Amino acid sequence: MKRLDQVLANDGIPAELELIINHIMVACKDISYKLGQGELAGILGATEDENIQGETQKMLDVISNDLLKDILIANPAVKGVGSEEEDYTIAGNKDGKYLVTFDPLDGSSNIDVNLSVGTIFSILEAPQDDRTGDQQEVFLQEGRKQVAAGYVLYGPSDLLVMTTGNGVNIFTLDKNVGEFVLTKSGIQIPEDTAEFAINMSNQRFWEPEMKQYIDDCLKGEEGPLGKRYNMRWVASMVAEVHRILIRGGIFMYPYDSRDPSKAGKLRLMYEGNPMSMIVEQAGGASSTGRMDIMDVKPEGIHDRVPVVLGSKNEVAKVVAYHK
Ligand code: P6P
Repeated sequence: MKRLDQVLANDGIPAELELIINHIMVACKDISYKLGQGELAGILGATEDENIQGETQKMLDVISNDLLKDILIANPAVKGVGSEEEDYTIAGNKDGKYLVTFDPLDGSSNIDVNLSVGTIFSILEAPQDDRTGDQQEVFLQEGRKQVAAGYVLYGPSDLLVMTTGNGVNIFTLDKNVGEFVLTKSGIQIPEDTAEFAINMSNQRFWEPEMKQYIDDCLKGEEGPLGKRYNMRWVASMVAEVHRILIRGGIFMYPYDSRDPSKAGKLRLMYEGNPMSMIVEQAGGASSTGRMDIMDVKPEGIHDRVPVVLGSKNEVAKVVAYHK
């Protein structure tokens, strides 16, 4: 089995980009170890602090964020980083060629109940001008500009799923040697599905178009969609996306009126965009319901976006409901 560094070398990606990915993996291997320690390490539970999202930070949110931030800011190829857990973007080397955004520990409400969580990362080329990485404007590029995107799913096994623009590969962490090894390549999401993932408790807050689509799913074979649907909800986007990569499905976190000022719950720069690059590279689709997520022009590093992604023919149906 090929190691990650061998695959990256074969992909012919620039050495600086390869080193950034390897540094992200160094941090993720440490996160994996700490998650595995759980109660033994005394690092479960919440801190007293809230992040800019208004969410209470878990201890492991902060630890994971610091691991990724510290190793990336020290990498001379990194002009700056943006994180779900940081109010502002952070400057690295002003001549760095790349920008990295990340959600250090997505799904962290699952940590204390020992369910799946993940790290999501996105890599952009940095504009070569005299702006520095603590100016968020240098990050505000559409998702189509990403040069790499990936996630690490901390589950029964720890998996790195990643693309550098030539398809999606899955690597499994061999904990005996501390290396990610290639275990699946050329992932293709089934084009059709009968399995949707959405938090149904928000149903009364959705737009009419989303209510109608889910209503029609629940009508089953007799309804306009003509098939019986199954439902999943793990409350961890990384786990949902992974399931969809392997067996198809559609994941939705739509706009809801609980906080009309927010376009949705999920964040564009370090959740929506990286997951959209992965899903599209695997033959799926990813939309706000009205446009491709990777065409959305960011206005801020913590912009939120409605998310409808997965099996392309099912995403097309949801988009049709929004026409
Ligand atoms: P809810 C985790 O907090 C997250 O950002 C995604 O990983 C997940 O899909 C979603 O929020 C879960 O949200 O409202 O069901 O807790």
